Amino acid sequence: MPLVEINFDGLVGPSHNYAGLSLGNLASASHGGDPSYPRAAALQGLGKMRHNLNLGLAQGFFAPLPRPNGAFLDALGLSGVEPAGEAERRLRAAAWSASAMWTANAATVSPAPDTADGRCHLTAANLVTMPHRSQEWPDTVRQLRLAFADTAHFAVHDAVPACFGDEGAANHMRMAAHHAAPGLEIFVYGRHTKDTGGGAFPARQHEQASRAVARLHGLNPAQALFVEQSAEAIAAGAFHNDVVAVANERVLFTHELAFADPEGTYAAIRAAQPEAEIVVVPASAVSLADAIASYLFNGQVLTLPGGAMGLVIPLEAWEHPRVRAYLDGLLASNGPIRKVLPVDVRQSMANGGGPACLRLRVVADPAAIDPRFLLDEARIALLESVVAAHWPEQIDPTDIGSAALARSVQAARAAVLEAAGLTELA
Ligand code: SUG
Repeated sequence: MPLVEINFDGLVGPSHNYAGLSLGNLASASHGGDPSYPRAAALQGLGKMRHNLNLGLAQGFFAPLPRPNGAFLDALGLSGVEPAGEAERRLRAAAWSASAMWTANAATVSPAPDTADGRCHLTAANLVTMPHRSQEWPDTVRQLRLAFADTAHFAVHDAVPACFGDEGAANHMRMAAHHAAPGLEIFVYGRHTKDTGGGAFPARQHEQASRAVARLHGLNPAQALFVEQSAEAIAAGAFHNDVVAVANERVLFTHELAFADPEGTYAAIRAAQPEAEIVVVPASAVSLADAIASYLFNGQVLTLPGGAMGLVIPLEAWEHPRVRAYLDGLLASNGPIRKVLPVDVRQSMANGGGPACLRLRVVADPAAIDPRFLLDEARIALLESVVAAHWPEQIDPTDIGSAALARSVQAARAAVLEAAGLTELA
């Protein structure tokens, strides 16, 4: 079986809530304290998985991680303790976060054609910049080692040391003539705000983390590019590069203000991948603020059966008047993107997670992957029935910490692991 792109979406966990935990993520900040709807959120996510499966594409999923995270609370001295103030309340909320749903942050993936040993390499992301995300990687790596257990085809690495922040595939793009061809891997890092003259928001991806991942994966140095994210984009709320740029095969779809040195970046890409097509969206058509509010670039650019490319975007982008006008022009332009496919992931969007955040791309032979992580219509329907039966309908901020809610969240996760045959992860 040839190598194909498989998108692994995170199933939205039963504790999905809005705790305003992510500094620099404007949606997370503005929705903090709102009631959340975990059941609707997970069904929206499964709806996107079905949508993409029905396009004729391979689709997988990852299970939610255990929440509330008792080990995290223990380590902080917060088990069984009523939070004394706002700081403790936020730490407790961190232990309840369902943030592992955004699997673009689970790992960085280098497909077999790019690596020295001819295996697909995955490095779990340490996510250290945000406390609620820093607890994810040990459970993520367990799940990756189960899904990609075949060491003839895959190598799964632990996260790089926590002194260097790594956000995984959200700050990594790959360009290639086609998925199965050797590719150019583009690592996008931010500079510390102290080096860029201030800035209210952290740069989560550190250059040395990206370089470590490239070395661990055995990439050809001539096909690995390290590019600085523009400080302006981070300051405007682009906390990950995938909020302002996305690549698929020979196409890069980017906002003109995504990179610190746009022209130098495009030239380096063209030098390494001469067939590259770079679609630059000018700020005069879509401002950075509009891009970040609408998540236009957090779309999935997918190669559809037949070879044309489609752009899966959130409804928020489709409904945004200036973004819609741009998309109408894009479709009329005869460029590489021929279809725009809006999906409803509003519950995730309200925490700053669009269609692209919800998926980890792996180019591999599906036959080499544990089939329990791969989806067809019957398995999506099975997951939907578990979600409908077990996921809480609503979580209010005051519910976080409640023993009854903890029990129902744990029971919901146990039910989905049972149904999917993944009880080793319990
Ligand atoms: O890390 N939001 C996530 C959104 C991740 C989006 N992923 C990509 N762009 N690939 C984050 O900021 C909000 C949680 C809260 O506030 O409750 C949150 O973690």
